[in-house]
Amino acid sequence: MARGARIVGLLLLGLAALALIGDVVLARTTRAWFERDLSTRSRLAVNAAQASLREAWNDSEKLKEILEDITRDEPVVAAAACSAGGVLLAKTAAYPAEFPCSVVLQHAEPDGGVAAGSWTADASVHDGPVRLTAVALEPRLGTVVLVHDVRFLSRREATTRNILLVGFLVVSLIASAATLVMTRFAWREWTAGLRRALRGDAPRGFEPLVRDVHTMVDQLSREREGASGPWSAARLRATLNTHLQGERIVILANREPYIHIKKESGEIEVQHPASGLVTALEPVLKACSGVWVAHGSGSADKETVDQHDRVWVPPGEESYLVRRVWLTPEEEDGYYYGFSNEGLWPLCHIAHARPTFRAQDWAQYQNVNRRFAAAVCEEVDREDPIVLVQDYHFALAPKLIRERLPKATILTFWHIPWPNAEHLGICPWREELISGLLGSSIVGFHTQQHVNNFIESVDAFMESRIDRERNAVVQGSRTTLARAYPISIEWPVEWVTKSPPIPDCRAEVRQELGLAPDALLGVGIDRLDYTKGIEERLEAVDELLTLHPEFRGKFTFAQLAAPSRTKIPRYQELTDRIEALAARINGKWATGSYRPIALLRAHHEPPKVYRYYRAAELCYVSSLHDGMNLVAKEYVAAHDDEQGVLLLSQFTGAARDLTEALIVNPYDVHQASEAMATALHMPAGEQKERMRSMRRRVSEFNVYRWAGQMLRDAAELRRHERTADLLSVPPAQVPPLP
Ligand code: ADQ
Repeated sequence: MARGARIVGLLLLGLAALALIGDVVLARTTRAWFERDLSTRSRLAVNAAQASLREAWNDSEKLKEILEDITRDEPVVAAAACSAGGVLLAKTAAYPAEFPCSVVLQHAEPDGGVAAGSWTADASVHDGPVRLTAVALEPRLGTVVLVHDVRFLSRREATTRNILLVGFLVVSLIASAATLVMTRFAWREWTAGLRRALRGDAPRGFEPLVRDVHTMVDQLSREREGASGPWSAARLRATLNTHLQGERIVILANREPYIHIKKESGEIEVQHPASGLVTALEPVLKACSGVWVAHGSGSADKETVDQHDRVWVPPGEESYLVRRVWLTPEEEDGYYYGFSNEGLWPLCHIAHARPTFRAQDWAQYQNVNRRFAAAVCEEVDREDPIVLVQDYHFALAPKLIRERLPKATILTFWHIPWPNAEHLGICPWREELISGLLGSSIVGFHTQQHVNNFIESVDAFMESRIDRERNAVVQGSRTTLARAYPISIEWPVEWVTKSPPIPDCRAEVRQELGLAPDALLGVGIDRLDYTKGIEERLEAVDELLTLHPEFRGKFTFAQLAAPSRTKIPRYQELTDRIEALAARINGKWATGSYRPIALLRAHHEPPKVYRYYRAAELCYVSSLHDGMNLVAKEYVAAHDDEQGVLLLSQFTGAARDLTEALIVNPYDVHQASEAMATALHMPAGEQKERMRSMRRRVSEFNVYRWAGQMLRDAAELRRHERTADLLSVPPAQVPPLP
């Protein structure tokens, strides 16, 4: 409104100046016309009476009569005759005394006999201005002076000015109204454009503005980040408080962070699963408070919730809520084992395992996604909550949540790889999966390659506009950003700080495995999953012993393998194959109590896992395909002695970060075995150099940074959306900034 008033004010000023100039120009022009007109009429009047005037020139009485005749003509109110020498010969009664002949001739020197001189002057004849015109009578006889009443001229000028004033007022009113309407319309159009630009759909002409805004924001964030030191739980908390002002967060994940289990004794035990996802997300909820919506899978889960299926965690600390959703065995089979783990898991990993797509699994996946989305909507406390959707179990949930909460900020993180479009194309419900994910504000992946694959898939299967520069998908007024956020582990790792010193770990583990104190040890720690390349790993150990006899009887590889998805036949077969393979290799190289493979098939608690990491000379991560792989980072974190060598599959997301590892192709068993030999022979100095560099990377790019950057991006998006919402409010109603 203020902007409109300013424009109208300027417009009125301009119009007033125009009217003023118009008035002056008009007055001058009409006056000049009038003077010319008066001179002509005076000349005509004198010329008409010229003969009589010449005749009576020396007879003042007659001359007076002729002059009085002339004054009968309306505007002429008085007249006088002056001799060439400036002597008054005759005058009418009304002739003003203040204009004697000498003064008249001085002011209006007649021009060449026919011309008339004139000027305007106030006189006492009438109560108003009069105009005197002097007309020469030739040859050099004298001059006749006519006095004209010019009051009508002032009246005419006043009328013109009034008309001009009224015109000015009318034009001003019309122009002001038109300007107000136009500014309002232009403001609406501009704010709509700006709003689209801030949402990532910049109309033509807005790109430079949006670029500038982004550059400024990035610069500010970098400066702020640089000034805040390394990422830690405390910094994550501070970042959340700064960016989200303690807003409640809702996490949706299949796995719950605390599981209540009923022991045989009847006692209830709380388990905290050793999962990358839980490690990554728990600090967020502890910092912000909120709700973690998950599948209640523990045998005592139902006994420990309130009437709303909620329980406060962590036990004793009670800083956030877990909302448990119960699944029937059919739902769990179809949604979790069926579509998620027999369909999506092999679809997204290039491990040459054929995905199985069953219509009934898909129906359960849809049904369970709907149930979890509904639970999320029940847990929010505002119309624009922040919801973090986790993993491939919930591809449909973002869209379902968006339908109920259009203003929500939904951040989805896909923890496994995203296949290329051609590969994704084999899924009968690829469009539904993509469309579900596009309900998110941001979809996060571990690597840029996965982001590119996702964008390529959207391009192949969806109707949308893709902004490749920003990796954004635009559908109508909605934009979804695709971003790479490489996940990591906490730093420092709680279990490392609580672990015994490395020599003690070495001694304990060797004793536990029945090895000689100077035995060389390699370690592999995984869920028993065909994507982890455990068979290829064990074969590489076999090859090492075949090609490098110096390690026979000296080198042992400990494989800690947590049973996983055991209901699925493919996983049962894998377990059988791995056990048989380990037995075959052990049979081949066993001497006395020596066994080259120690297969510890169980879920182990983190203290034990870290003891093994710390005890081992090398760790081999041989995934055939892996989104990130946290084991590689945990091994690096465990080695605060800066010793030990990491062998890392080139097909893990981690291989992009940990370039000082010995990067191998797990399918090339010979290459992997040679890398093992290199690792076991590697001088302490080189180990230190490589390990130090990787430790620096993992400590800096830790899980707090992962969570912090995602949430900061979410907060920025939120600010943009709120600004855009504010801009859509008529300007007069925009509340002042705090
Ligand atoms: P996962 O496939 O489960 O995760 P990973 O990243 O290696 O793979 O994490 C496994 C976690 O489980 C590690 O913390 C490890 O210590 C623990 N673990 C493994 N075996 C264990 C055992 N026998 N006993 C106890 N604990 C064990 C998915 C994706 C990954 C991605 C993560 C996080 O497949 O690519 O890195 O999510 O996003």
